[in-house]
Amino acid sequence: MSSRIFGSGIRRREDPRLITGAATYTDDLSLPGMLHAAMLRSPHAHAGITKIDTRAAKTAPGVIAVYTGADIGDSLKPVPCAWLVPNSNLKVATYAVIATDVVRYVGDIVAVVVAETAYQAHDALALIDVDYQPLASTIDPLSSSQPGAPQLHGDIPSNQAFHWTVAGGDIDAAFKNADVVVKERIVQQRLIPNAMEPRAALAQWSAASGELTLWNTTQNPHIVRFLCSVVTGVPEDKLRVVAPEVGGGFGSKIAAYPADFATVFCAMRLNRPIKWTETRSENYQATTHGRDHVQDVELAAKKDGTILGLRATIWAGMGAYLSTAAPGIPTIAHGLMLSGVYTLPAVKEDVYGVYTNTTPVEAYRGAGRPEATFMVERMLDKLARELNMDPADMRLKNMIPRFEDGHNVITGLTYDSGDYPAALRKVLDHANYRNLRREQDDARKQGRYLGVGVVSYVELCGLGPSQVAGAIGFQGGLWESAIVRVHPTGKVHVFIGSSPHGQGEETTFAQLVASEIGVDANDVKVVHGDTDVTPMGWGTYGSRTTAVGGAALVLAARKIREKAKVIAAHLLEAAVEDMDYADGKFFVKGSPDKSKSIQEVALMANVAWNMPAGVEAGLEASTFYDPPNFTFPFGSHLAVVEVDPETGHVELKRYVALDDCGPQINPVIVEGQVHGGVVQGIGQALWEEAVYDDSGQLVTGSMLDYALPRADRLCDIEVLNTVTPSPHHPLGLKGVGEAGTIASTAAVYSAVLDALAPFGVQTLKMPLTAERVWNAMQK
Ligand code: MCN
Repeated sequence: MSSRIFGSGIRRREDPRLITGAATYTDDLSLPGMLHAAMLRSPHAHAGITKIDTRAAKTAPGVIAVYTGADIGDSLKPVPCAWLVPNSNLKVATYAVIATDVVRYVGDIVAVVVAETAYQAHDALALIDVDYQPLASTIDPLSSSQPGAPQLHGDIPSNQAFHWTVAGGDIDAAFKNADVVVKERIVQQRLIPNAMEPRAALAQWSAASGELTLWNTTQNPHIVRFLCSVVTGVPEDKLRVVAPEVGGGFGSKIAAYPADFATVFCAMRLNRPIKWTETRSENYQATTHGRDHVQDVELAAKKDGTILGLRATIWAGMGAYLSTAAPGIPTIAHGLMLSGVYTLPAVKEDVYGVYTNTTPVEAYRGAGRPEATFMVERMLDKLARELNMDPADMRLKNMIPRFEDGHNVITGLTYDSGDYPAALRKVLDHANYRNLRREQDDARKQGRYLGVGVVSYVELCGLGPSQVAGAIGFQGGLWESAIVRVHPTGKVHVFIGSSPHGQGEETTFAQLVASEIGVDANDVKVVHGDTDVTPMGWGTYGSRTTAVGGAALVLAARKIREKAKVIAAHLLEAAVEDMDYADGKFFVKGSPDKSKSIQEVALMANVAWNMPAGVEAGLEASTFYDPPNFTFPFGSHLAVVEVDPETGHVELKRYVALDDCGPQINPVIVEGQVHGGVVQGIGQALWEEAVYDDSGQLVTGSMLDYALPRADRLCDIEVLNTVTPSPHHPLGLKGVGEAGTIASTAAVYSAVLDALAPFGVQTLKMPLTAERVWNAMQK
């Protein structure tokens, strides 16, 4: 049984507690003497602060304290940015925990109130009297970078946070030799991540011991401990960060946030536990957003459809300050992916990071790769239309052929393994693509507008190795670690540095260990999310937990198996070389009845009455795994839509997603991840947009105004796969957590534009709302 557990779609063990309300989130925690914090946030996008009067708030019922930036003074360092992209002239603006002189987005913290109850703290916010001197604000990244735009940070001209370039091949020759050039300005609109639970922090300080514990909704407790130590000065050995149930993140819980540090500050000042939980509106305003790129892109090609070069300029809105990983997204995660799945001889892209009077951005599911995929795939669609070629044929013509162990692309990356044509062909066959085109022609004759979008993608995930981290300016490591501890009865504890928050690794990682050492998956407990208990890890994002953390775990489990084999050989009085292993049993080759089970070995290892000479007691192993390269999952997606010519309404009729993440530990979990990812990508294409008005007010400030995908607007998602192992992962695994998101925005956009072809519509801004589509058809 146990050897077959890898690849089996067992149910997620996380789910019963999550769906019955039995899980414990940060906000569920209560400590003796605990107080509650609420943040006063700026109502202005850009303003000077001339006076803050907290006297009335301080005397409000239940209020214990009110603190401003002046109270913090220099007792906390500014919030650090942890991705200092090199060769980019990066200018990190000071990101104070509480603003003192100037506020730079609606949501900047101005003061914090601590009270006996959360309600009292919130009520008292209204009593703080702040005099603001409104300043001109600037919202979109392109106009914010123009001369004369209001400047956010006095020492940073043109609001330019960085300028980074990726270049390879002879781009001038590519455009000189081109028969055809297609161009477009694409806007990757700003999106708001919508995790199930908003963010929260609970800080407990002991003045007596100098120890700080922070329970935090984070995707990476070890990074938070590292950054919290930098900001507060509390040494890491006295600092414990715990991520209880996090409630999803999608990238928005990577960052170390000012509100968390403000909560810590209050706890340290008052020497009492303080809890802060944001409201959903506060979450929309102040938890990081995603995307927000303006992309000017042009593609050069021969008239037979062979692509020659891609040139682009990107203006990436950063928001008012640089969030923890923000600079890495439009640069490394986006810029290095511009070759897509194609043989691209030349590339040049300039990326400008721009400060704007908006909420800081961060990674949001896909983080850079959906934007890169959209750009490349959109240009291929344009080219196909220009040359009157079928878009699927255009892709097949330019695709990198199958490779198994490394393929260098022009951006400098080495893709690990891929069979892009096979993935696309499988999707086309499954969807009966040629037939779809015939149906489309027939429908048009009847005044019905069907559209088909086909998109192929590759993404980099499983971030590593750490040497690369240094080279790309990431201020941390990119390895992961795992400890496997087998108890006397053969039950297993696994401790991982990664910190899953919805992805299901408590189940899949138990499957991995069960497969490697032959115990029952139910006998393996996966522990994560507590820096005092788990080994160091660099977090769950970039679909790296299985690719990197999973590899660490497999290697640790294999160490257990090797040691167990030595002990079993000793117990069976056989030579280690004569031993074999299958399904949790160690036996002498050729005599399977002379065996010791992993449980028997575990008991002996733990009691240690009869151990081989020189072998330590215990059955425990740990590994630090630093991968030699990223992993590169890939796939092809196909969308079919119908556009109603009367209303502009887009109906999704079919969606086929093929994602190759190598062998799958748990196909049901993989399918769930793909579903979630696809829906998030479709949300960007059709419905979602964070809208600011000219004065910097977030108009889509609640779920009433921000159009989240709803089940009744979606169609069935047909999930396919191919299996192309990564040559460097011990089990060939690649990530899948973001895969669905990478292609789906482009696929649905492409399908809608295809449906609108008879109307001569060349381009449209996302999201493709009925109003926009209808207006385009009228023109
Ligand atoms: N898996 C598998 N076989 C593979 C690859 C993965 O069975 N070959 C399983 C994994 O073991 C895990 C799941 O699929 O159970 C996703 O794994 P992985 O691809 O390693 O991704 P991560 O765990 O690193 O998750 C991060 C990724 C990201 S970056 C975002 S954003 C995102 C996503 O996961 N946020 C999520 N999926 C999410 N799902 C939920 N429910 N909530 C979020 O916040």
